[in-house]
This record gives sequence, structure tokens and C-alpha cells, in this order.
Amino acid sequence: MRFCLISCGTPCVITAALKIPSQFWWSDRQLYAKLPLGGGRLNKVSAVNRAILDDIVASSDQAVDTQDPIYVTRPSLPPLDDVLPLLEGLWDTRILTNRGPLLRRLESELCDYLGVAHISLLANATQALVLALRHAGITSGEVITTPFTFVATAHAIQLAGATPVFADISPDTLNLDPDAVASLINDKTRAILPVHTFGTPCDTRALSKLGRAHDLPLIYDAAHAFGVQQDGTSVLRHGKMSVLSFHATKVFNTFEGGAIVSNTLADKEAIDRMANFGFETAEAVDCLGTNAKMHELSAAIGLAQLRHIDDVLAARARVTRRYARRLANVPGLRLVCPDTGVGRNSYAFPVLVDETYHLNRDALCDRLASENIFARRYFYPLVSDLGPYQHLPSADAAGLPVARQAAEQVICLPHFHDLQPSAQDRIIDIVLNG
Ligand code: T4K
Repeated sequence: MRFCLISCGTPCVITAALKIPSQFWWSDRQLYAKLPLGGGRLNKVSAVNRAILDDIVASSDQAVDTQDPIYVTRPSLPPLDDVLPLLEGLWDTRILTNRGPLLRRLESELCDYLGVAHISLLANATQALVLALRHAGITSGEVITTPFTFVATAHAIQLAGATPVFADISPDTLNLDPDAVASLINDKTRAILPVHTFGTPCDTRALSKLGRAHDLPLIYDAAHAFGVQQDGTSVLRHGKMSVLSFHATKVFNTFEGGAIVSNTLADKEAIDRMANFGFETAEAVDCLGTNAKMHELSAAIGLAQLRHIDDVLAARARVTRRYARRLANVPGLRLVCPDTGVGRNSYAFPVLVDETYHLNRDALCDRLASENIFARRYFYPLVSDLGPYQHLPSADAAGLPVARQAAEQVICLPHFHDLQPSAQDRIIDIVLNG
């Protein structure tokens, strides 16, 4: 049989030891493509090859062929062996959703892990942001936010019934500049919605002061900030609520998913009701609700992921350090979050490319793409330049000079926990040499 092959990591050692010619070194994806289709496909493979395949599947986190495309991120997955018993439980009980036992367990384990009081697990962060705003009573008026974010932040404000007002960002953190926020507060302002962009904590002290002074709730978009700490405590404890994303592209993923972190049980229970159509009891509905529930499959994935999250975070920090070490002093490049100190989560590796670098940002992106490396320009264009928002007075470029420059210069290099050093060095060499 020719099912010999492989990519890198342990299987690569096997192929080398067996002296298998490199034209037969296939990636697992290529290998599966060559296998007979249908449920019995693995049975047709010999015992030895089956063991190799099991190894590939179990350790697919390491299986990146040198010629495979490298995307900006790649989800981490728990070992299937950790997930299957949880799935068997689901098949036994047939409790699939509506705040089932796995969801409740994950809520409790996440509270302990993150060091927060209450968590409501939800379908995704976009829905969570809408619910958080509505729970804070924001259904009209203005909400001040950053334009240097994913479009979901502004969509959530609009979907809740309010209008986003874009404030400029600070050049150091690329997060909301509290002075810019202060200058936009008026009698229509209902809330402030800062984003811990790329997992860098906002200036929570200054923002809290502003919130208190103007009696405005702060709702943090913490989609990138799983596990992030500030001054020795979870950054998620700031504000009235914080919203996490557990999308596939995030540090901690449940495939799709999100959460609201809240400070009181009353808040949590009200959010849980809103996420379940507003049902108070089987026959009473106390508010305008929706369906934003996380189901038990996602909760099962989350429980299995949580067992490995420390290893994932440590691996991400290693990737960050390698980039930081080799790209620290390149003229024209500014590394936005090289810090891997305690409490950072290495969510991404954004770099700002200025005119003293030998290529412009887009040319660097294209150069990498020509080598099958797909960096991304998060967050370009600014949200304030997108269709639903460009007509707003606060979208005027004149008011957003720092955000505009960041959007023109930013590139996020591929960054994920199992980015192999050799692949990372390929990326770095292109960045260094063009
Ligand atoms: N607030 C902020 C600040 C956010 O950044 C986001 C989402 C939200 C709120 C809303 O959160 P959710 O409602 O999604 O929970 C991605 C994600 O879809 C989005 O969740 C994320 N932020 C945003 C920054 O990135 P795209 O359209 O750029 O992702 P996509 O599909 O191009 O994926 C990027 C790369 O990741 C792909 O090239 C390959 C890789 N990938 C992706 C997926 C989905 C995989 O290897 N496997 C996968 O399953 O938006």
C-alpha cells in the first residue's frame, strides 16, 4: 500500500526512518483525499497505517506541510479522546440545549479559571454584545466605541437600537483614547463600549472614571481578551459587563460561542432569560428576548478545550516571543503587542508598517501571499468606513487620525499555538528580506 505519508512532527520521523521518497510524503489532508470515501474508509487501511493515521488525526495540530498554505490563524482542538466521552453522555441523555448540564459545568469551570463572578454562555459574541447592551437598557441614543475593531462591535450597537459614535484610539495600545471619548459625550450618550483590541487591556482606570463622572455604563468588548489580566486581576472584571468570543479563531474556542461576564447573579439570570426568549417560567415571558443560547455540543468542546488551555497559551506565547526576538529592530516595523508578560494571551501578532520599511503594508501582504502565507489586515478598513456607518458624523476621517493610520499600516502575521518554528522562520525571513 502507498498509504505512507505524511507531513511533519512524529510521522515525519517515521517516514525519514523508513527512507520513503519525499514524493510519497503527503499531508494528512492529501492522504485522506486518496483514501476510499465512506464510513468504512479507515478499515481499508492496514493496521500499521491505521496507527499512523490515528496518530495524524490525534496530533493534527502538528500536521502542517511546509508547502501547505499558512493562514492568519488555525484553531486549537482538544484530543478527540477528551471529547468523545462527553458526546456519549449527550447521546445517552439527549439533553442537547436549553442550559443543559455541560453548559452549566462549563460556566462554573470558566468562572473559576478566569476569576470572575458570573458567566452566561451564549451562541456567539455578536449576540452577546446585543444582549449586554439591551440588558443595560440601551435601545436608543448613542454608544461611544472604537472604529479600529471587527465590524460586529458596531453592528451590535446598531442591532440593539442605538447609534455608534466613533472615537479615536491611543497610538500606544490601539484602544479607545479616553480623552477622545470624553470629547464626544453629550446628552444622547447612553454607554461606552471599549474593545480590548488584540487582547491589549484598555485604559480601564480612565474609562471607569469617565463612566462614573457621566453615569454611563461601560460594556467591554473582550472578544480577544480571554485570560487577560490587568493589575493582577482579570480584565473581565471591569465595567458593567464584558463580552467574550469563543469563535474558532479565538484563543479559547467552542467552534462558535460567546459569553457575557457580569458582576451580579441578578444580571446573569436576566441575561440568561433574554437569551432564552425572555422566559421567566414555562408560561411567563418578562422581557423582549431572543434565542442566543449555546448548545451542549459547543459546551462539550469548551470543557475539553479548558483542560488544555494553559498549554495553548504557553505555546502562543512562544510564537509571540520568536516573532518579537527576530523582528524587534526592523526599521519601519512596530510590533504592537510583543509583551508576553503574565496575563497576556498572545491573541494575534499585529505589526504596523510605516514608510521607512522597504515595502508598503499591502505589498508585504501580497509578497507573503505569493508564498502561500495569508496574513490579514485586521482592522482595515476602519468600521467607520464601512457601508452602514460611513455616513455618520463621527466617521469623518478628520476626527480619527490615529485609527486611520493604524488601519493603513496594520498587518497581522500568522499566529497560532502550533505554528511550527520552521514555518514561522519562513514568514520572518520574507518580512526581513522582502
Ligand atoms: N468583537 C470583536 C473585537 C471581534 O474581533 C469579533 C470577531 C466579534 C466581536 C464577534 O465575535 P463572534 O460573533 O464571531 O463570536 C474572524 C472571525 O469570524 C471573527 O469571530 C473575529 N472577530 C474576526 C477578527 O475574525 P474573518 O471573516 O476574518 O475570519 P475567517 O473565516 O477569514 O478566518 C480567518 C482564518 O482563520 C482563515 O483564513 C483560516 C482560519 N480558520 C478560520 C475558521 C473559521 C480556520 O482555520 N478554521 C476555521 O474554522 O472573521
